[in-house]
Amino acid sequence: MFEHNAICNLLNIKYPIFQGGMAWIGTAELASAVSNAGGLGIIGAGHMPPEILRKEIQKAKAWTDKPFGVNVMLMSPFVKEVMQVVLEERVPVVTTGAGNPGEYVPALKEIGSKVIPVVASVALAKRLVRCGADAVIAEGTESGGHIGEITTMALIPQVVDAVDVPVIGAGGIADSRGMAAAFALGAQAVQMGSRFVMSEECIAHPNYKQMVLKAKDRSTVVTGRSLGHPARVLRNHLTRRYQEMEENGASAEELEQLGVGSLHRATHEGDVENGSVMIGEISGMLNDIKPVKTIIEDIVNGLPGAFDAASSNCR
Ligand code: TUI
Repeated sequence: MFEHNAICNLLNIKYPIFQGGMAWIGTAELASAVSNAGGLGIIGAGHMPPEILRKEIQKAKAWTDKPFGVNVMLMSPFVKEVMQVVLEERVPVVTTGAGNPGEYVPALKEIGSKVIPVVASVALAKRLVRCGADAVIAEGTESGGHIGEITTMALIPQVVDAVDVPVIGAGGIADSRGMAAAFALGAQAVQMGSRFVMSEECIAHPNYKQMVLKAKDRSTVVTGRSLGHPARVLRNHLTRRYQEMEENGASAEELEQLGVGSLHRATHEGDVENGSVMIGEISGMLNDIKPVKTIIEDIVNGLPGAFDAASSNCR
């Protein structure tokens, strides 16, 4: 399987499945488990200080001999130093999020890293491919955390038609059906974040995972739209307070203040009422916590059946 898959061949991986690089919880533990299982594990740099990131990269190198990636969050105050660490450590695959990484592409390509930005629009996909991106991740608004506005269903085919590099589909994918759908839209790989939050290897606090287990289809809300950086999270005390303050005309500074440290509060302290529980709209389907290897194998093994089920409707 996947012998002719462009992403497997480009990155030298067994399965065209990326783990989304999630801030605080996309650690070397998770990334190395995904890479060892045949996918592409990705360390989420988030707001990490550069020397902490270097340690995570070194742990990943110790725990897997397979390719892995780092996701650079472009809104990080440390973005320049983080890019420097990624260059020094010669990370094989660099994905980016929450901005335009154009200025960093030449240096990364020079050392032989594959550069795969997350895009939420056709315009940015085209611009970054002109800058030398090796592939792009088309991420729909179904995703958790920082999001764009276009749905996965509408975004993947439009990006596929606009660029001549492989496209990785992301947002709302958590099982074989989702992977088959992304392939049908022209993607050559998928990226999943939420599904891997619900793995044994993910270090997210047990309260975080328990809250996701209880989530239903309409449990997520989007905060931060008025601030220009929308984020999808589970509805809780924090989001209700946020909405209340927004309705009462709170200033951007007051709203920003509410978000400071909120992700760590949920992922590490387990305060899932006053913290940001970032997760995608697919959370209603995440009803178990499994080892990473089982997650990946279940999806890959179910893929032929998902395609058969879809094509049986055409007969
Ligand atoms: O980056 C993500 N998801 C994230 S990053 C993150 S860390 C964080 N922590 C606290 C508050 C806010 C963020 C949590 N989740 N996904 C990739 C992604 N990138 N989604 C959407 C985009 C995007 C949006 C606009 C990429 C580029 C873009 O273009 C802007 C431009 O300059 O053209």
